[in-house]
Amino acid sequence: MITLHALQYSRATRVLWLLADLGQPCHRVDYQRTETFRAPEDLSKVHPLGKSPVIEDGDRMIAESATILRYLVEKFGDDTHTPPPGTVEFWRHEELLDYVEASFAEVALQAILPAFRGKPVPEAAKAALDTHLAYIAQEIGDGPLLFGDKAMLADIQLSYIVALLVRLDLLAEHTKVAAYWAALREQPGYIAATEAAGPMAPPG
Ligand SMILES: N[C@@H](CCC(=O)N[C@@H](CS)C(=O)NCC(=O)O)C(=O)O
Repeated sequence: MITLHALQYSRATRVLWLLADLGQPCHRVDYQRTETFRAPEDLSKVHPLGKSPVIEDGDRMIAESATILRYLVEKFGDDTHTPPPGTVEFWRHEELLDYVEASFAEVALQAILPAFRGKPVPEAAKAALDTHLAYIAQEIGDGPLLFGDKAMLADIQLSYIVALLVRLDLLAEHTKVAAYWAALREQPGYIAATEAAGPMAPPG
C-alpha cells in the first residue's frame, strides 16, 4: 500500500483526491503545520526538502505532486485522468499539469503570501496573477473543468492554488475561475479527500 506523508492544508490533498478516484487506500501519515504555517521538522526526516506531499511505495520515495500523480496513474493502469496518448489534448494536458507548479504557483504565491499576512497585494503581483487567471479562464473554455466535466490530473493539480486564492478573496474579478472552483468542489474525489483530511486551505 502507498504511504502518503500529508501535511495539513497542503498539496497532499491532490494525492488523496486521485487515490480516492482510483479507489486505492493509502497509509496516511499526518503532519500538523507549525505556528508559522511551516512543515514540522519531522518532514525533513522523510525527504531532504522537508515538503509535502511525499509518497513511499516499497523502496521508492517520490516527491513533487505532478510526478506523484503521473506515477499513480501508471501504477494503477488508469486511463481516465489523462487524454489519450498521441492526441493534441494529451500534450495540452501535459503542459497544464506542469504549468501549475512550474509557472503558476510562484506567481500566485506572490499575491497569496502578503494577503495571508493581511497585507495589501503589490500591484505588480496582482497584475501578474491577473494575466495567469485570464490564461486559466481561456483554458477552461466552455468548462466546467479544463477538459470538460471529468477532472483530469491537471484539474487536481490546479485545485490547491485555486483553493488558496478563493480563501483569500483573490478570485473576485475572475468569475470563470470562480465557477471552475465550484465545479471542482463537486468532484467526488475532492469531496472524499477533504472529508478525510480536512480542507485544502486553512480556515479564515
Ligand atoms: N512543487 C512541490 C511543492 C511542495 C510544497 O511546497 N509543499 C508545501 C505544502 S503545500 C510544504 O510542504 N510547505 C511547508 C514548508 O515549506 O515549510 C509539489 O508540487 O509537491
